[in-house]
Amino acid sequence: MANTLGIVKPDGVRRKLVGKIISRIEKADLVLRGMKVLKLSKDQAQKFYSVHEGKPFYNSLVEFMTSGPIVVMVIGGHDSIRRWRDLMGATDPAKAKYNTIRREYGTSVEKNVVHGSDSEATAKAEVSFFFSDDEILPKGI
Ligand code: DAT
Ligand code: MG
Repeated sequence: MANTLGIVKPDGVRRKLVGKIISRIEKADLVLRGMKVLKLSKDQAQKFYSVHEGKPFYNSLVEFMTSGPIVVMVIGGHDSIRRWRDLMGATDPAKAKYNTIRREYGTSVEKNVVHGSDSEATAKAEVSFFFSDDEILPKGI
């Protein structure tokens, strides 16, 4: 029952998709346990995506992720890591299943609207990248 990290990326905020994305989270019975609006610095974006350092898309990804405000969310609820990834859909919107967020709203592999942690270990690290413990609603409230 671990929490996961969700992000509405700059393209999603720019295109006013935040409400629609939160609505999908609520309809799926996932639970918002923390939320912030912020703009990543280059240093933060490089650190957040350090697992992709050296890949051909890395510099462009960092530039994109710093191009405007993002919304970061702590998402909880039953099986939240897997179920948030399922709601998002595959990385490439063109390959994502119908009715997923990326399929509906993504415009390219890079501009795919949302982020979600991919394992318990990354969820833990990514949530604490943005949130201290006292900024996360405990379970059962
Ligand atoms: P995901 O976001 O589905 O976990 P990932 O961790 O493999 O995907 O990559 C992180 C982000 O990097 C992804 O959301 C968009 C970008 N990206 C990945 N592969 C890419 C590619 N081939 N070309 C351009 N951007 C890419
Ligand atoms: Mg990933």
